[in-house]
Amino acid sequence: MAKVLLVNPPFYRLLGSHYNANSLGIAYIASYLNKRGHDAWLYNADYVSDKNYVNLKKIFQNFTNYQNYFKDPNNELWNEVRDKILSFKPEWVGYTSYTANISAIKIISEKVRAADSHIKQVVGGVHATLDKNLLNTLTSIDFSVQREGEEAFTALVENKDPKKIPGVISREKDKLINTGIAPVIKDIDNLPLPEKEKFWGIPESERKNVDVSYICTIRGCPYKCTYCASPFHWDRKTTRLRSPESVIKEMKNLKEKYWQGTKYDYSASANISNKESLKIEDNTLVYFVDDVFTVNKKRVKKLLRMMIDQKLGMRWKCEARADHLDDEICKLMAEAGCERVKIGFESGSDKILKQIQKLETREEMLEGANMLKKAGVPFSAYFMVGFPGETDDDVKKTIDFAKQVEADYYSLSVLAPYYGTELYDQLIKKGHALDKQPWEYFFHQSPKPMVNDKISKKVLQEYLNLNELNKKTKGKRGYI
Ligand code: B12
Repeated sequence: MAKVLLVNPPFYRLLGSHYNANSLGIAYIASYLNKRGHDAWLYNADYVSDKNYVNLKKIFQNFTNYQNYFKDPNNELWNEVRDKILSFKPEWVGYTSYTANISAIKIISEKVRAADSHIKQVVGGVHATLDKNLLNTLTSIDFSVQREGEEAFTALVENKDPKKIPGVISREKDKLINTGIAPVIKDIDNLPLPEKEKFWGIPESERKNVDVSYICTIRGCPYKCTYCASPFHWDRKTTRLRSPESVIKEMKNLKEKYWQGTKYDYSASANISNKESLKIEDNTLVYFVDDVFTVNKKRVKKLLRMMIDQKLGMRWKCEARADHLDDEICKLMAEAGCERVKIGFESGSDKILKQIQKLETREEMLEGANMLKKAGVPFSAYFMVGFPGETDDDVKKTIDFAKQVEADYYSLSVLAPYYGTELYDQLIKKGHALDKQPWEYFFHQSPKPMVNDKISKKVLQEYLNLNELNKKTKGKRGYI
C-alpha cells in the first residue's frame, strides 16, 4: 500500500481569491488508487477557510501581486504548501497541471525535493499531456503522465517499469523516454466515483465545506475551436459519453451522502455589486463540467427525463453550445432543475468566429439563446476578445451582440492562447515569442491582450464594462 498525495496547486489564492471545490481529475485518480488498497488523499492548495469569494473584477486588478509570487520562491505561501505536503509523509506526490500553474508546480516540487529526496513526484493533467518536454522544465519531477491518469499513475505507484507504462514520460540519463499516449479508458461508466472524503490540509471541521458537486459525464469534445486545449488534451475522435443511468447513480450518491445544506457565497465570480442578493443558501448545485453537456441530443434528453421521472429534485448547471439545443431540450432542462447553462458565444464578429473555427453562426447562437429564454432557463454568456487581427470594429460587434443575446450573466475574458492549442501553434509559426512568456501568464484574467495590439484601451474597457449588464440579475444567484 502506497501513501499518495494528489495536489491542486495554488492559483486563485495568488490572485487574492481562492477555490474551495474538489478537482475532479485528481479526485478520479485518488479513488482509483484507493479502490486498489492504496492510501490516496487530495490536497487543494487553493483552499482557504473563507466562504466568500473575491469579485472577478478584483482578480483582474490583482495581476501584479500575482506576478510577484513567482518572483519570490521563498514567499510564505510556497513554504506553507511544501510543509503541508511534507506533513502528510507521502511516498508519492502527484500534481495536476494547467499551463498557468506550471511555474507553481516548479517552485513547490523543488522545495519538496530539497526537503526529502525520497518522495517520488509526478505531474499529469492538461499541460503535462500537451508538453512532451515538460520534464526538462520541471527538473524535480520524476514522471509526467499524458491524458487519463488512472491506469498510468497506479502502475507507477505499484512500481511497474515506467518505460513500459503507456502514457508515461520518464528520464534516462539526459534523454526523455516517452511511451506515447495510452489508449483511452473505454468504459468510463464503471470508473470508481471521484474521491470526496480524503481531504488533506484543511481542518476536519471544514471538510464538509468542500464543494464536491462536480460531475464529469463526457470525456472529450468533438469540436476543434482553435483557442481550446480540449481537442488535443482529449482525443476528439474518441469522445466518450457516460450512460444516463450511470450519471443518475452518481447524482443520487451525491445527494444522499454529501448534500448537507452548507451555506456558500459564490456571488463574487459574477461581478455583481449587490452580493447580499446573491448569497446562496447551500452548496446543493451540481456542476456538469463537460465541454458540451448537450453534445448528443438523444442522450441528454434521456438523462433529463430520468432526472424528472425519478424526482431527483437536484439543481444543476452545465456548459453547452447554442447550436446544440432545441426547444424540447430547453423545456426538459427547466423541468429537470437546470439553474444555469454556460454558453460560449465567444465573439459577435463573423470574421473572428470563422477564424477561431467555432463552426457556429451568430444566427444559430441567437436562436439557441432565444430557446433558453422561452423555456425560462437562465444562461451565462461567455465572450472573449484579443484574438490576432481583431479590431475595434470586431470588438464593437461583440459588444452589440452581447447586448442582443440578453444573457442573465456575462463572463468576459481576454484571450490567452493556451499551450497546445491550434492557435498557440499558429502564433508561434508567425513568430510570436509566446514560448518566452512565463507560463503563469496563460490565463484569461490577465488584463492586457497577449497577442493583439490593435484593440484600443477605450474599446477594451467598453467591452469589460459589459459586466454591468449583470446588475439586472439582482435577486438571482451570481456564480457563473
Ligand atoms: C471544470 C474546469 C474548470 C473549473 C474547475 C477546475 C479544477 N481545479 O478542477 C474552473 C472553472 C474553476 C476552472 C478554472 C480554470 N481553468 Co479550467 N477547465 C475545466 C474543464 C471544463 C473540465 C476539467 C475537468 O474536471 N475534467 C474532468 C477530469 C476527469 O479530467 P481532467 O481534469 O483532465 O483529469 C484527467 C487527466 O487530465 C489526468 N490528470 C489530471 N490531473 C492529473 C494529475 C496527475 C498526477 C496525473 C497522473 C494525471 C492527471 O487524469 C485525470 C483523470 O483521467 C476543462 C476542459 C476539459 N474538458 O478538460 C477546463 C480547462 C482544463 N481549464 C482551462 C483553464 C485555462 C483554466 C483557468 C486557467 C482559466 C482562467 N481562470 O484563466 C483556470 C485555472 C484553475 C486552476 N485551479 O488552476 C483549460 C486548460 C488549458 C491549458 N493548457 O492550460 C481547459 C482545458 C479549458 C480549455 N478551454 O482549454 N476550470
